[in-house]
Amino acid sequence: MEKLPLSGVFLAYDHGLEHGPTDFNEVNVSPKYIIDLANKAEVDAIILLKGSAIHYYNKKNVNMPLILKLNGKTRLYEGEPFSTQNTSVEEAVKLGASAVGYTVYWGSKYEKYMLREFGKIEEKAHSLGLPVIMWSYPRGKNIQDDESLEIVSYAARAAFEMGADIVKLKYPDDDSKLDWVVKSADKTKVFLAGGKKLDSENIEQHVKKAIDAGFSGMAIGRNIWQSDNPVERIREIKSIIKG
Ligand code: FBP
Repeated sequence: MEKLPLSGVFLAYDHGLEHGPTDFNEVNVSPKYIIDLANKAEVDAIILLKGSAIHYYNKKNVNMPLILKLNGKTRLYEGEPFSTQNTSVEEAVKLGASAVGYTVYWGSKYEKYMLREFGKIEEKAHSLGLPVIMWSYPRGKNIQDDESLEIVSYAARAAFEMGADIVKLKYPDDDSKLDWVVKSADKTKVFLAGGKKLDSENIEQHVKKAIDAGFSGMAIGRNIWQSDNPVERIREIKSIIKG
């Protein structure tokens, strides 16, 4: 099993379930295109769901670690957010994954179920030597502003207290205290999530500020594979992170 680096750029491609093919075009609808792109741009890891991993993640033609996302939901689901586990840590190991990922929607009516599932996954994954990444997303009718500094910092701390090795967070709307987010996460490495397509300057500004504040990397999807020059964008973000 290839070791997962705890910093760098992870390419996310779990949108087919989360949002449906509406995020894709004729080219990036193919997981093969994404794998080739990830290989070419030398991303630090690729994030896939089980289906894409079964059919396309093959150590013979892939040169980066796999993070298998263990839960998900569709855009067709309505109501308080709830993302259930759909595969196991053991399956992740069989598929050659180096780490597992799981989304928790903090503040949702169903938080307690996700918290319990995450706890079991964290213990199993760590017993097998796999790091665990939490998509730590406060969401639901109790959450007024999921991008406020207070809520993003809370999401960071919650991930640390749950034993996550890496936490993936939204960029807070007040970025004057990004270092507080990092301090709140303590030993958990903080990664920035991408979000809807922004222009490259905006994303790079976010990455620069986040890295200066102590973030360890970025787990990004649409802003890369919806771009006209995805390889260059990955390299640019990598150079900010590594630089
Ligand atoms: P993006 O960079 O495209 O935002 O991907 C990051 C990610 O967390 C994906 O892993 C996930 O599918 C998606 O965002 C979830 O988006 P949403 O915020 O709409 O639930």
